Amino acid sequence: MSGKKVNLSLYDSDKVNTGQGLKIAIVVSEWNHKITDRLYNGAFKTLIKHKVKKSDITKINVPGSFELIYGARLAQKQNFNAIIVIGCIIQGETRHFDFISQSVANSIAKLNMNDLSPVIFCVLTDNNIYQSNSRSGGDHGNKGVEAAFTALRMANLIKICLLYTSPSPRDKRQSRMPSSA
Ligand code: DLZ
Repeated sequence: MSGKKVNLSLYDSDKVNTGQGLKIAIVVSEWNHKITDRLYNGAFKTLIKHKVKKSDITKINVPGSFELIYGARLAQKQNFNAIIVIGCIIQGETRHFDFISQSVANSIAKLNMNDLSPVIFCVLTDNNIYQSNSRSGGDHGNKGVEAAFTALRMANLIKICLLYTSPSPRDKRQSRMPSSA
């Protein structure tokens, strides 16, 4: 962690529009589940606080962070307004850490370049479990909260963009954006 102490749970609630009517998928890695459970709870509670209905939040479990890519791809085909991927990758003695972290980050970035639902990156890549604890509800707040805040902003961004680009009655090209966005 850098010298500057960042609290991941602090956000400007004025920038969040209501979550009412939004459908959100949360893909959760079971590897380091004590940490990912806490990140999930942080995200879930924040969505509920901003009026996303419990029944509109879908949790999708996958074995490890590497499988977040496939989970998010499947979710993108289901018309969610936003998708959050949650994982925790901790530096070990092998180079697995680098391979998994880079693959997940690059692949999730690619999923954000099609015109489907935005995929929010809530994957901790830490040197040790102490750092992960501190970012999942400890000294540095909870990255799940930050991810939920980002998901709400991005889902509403699509709404705003569609308002400006909605097709005229003469020009009814089909949009691939989620129907309720
Ligand atoms: C194999 C592996 C290792 C060594 N470390 C982690 C980790 O710290 N965090 C995590 O989410 N997953 C880890 N995995 C599992 C991989 O993500 C993946 O599930 C397996 O390689 C099977 O594809």
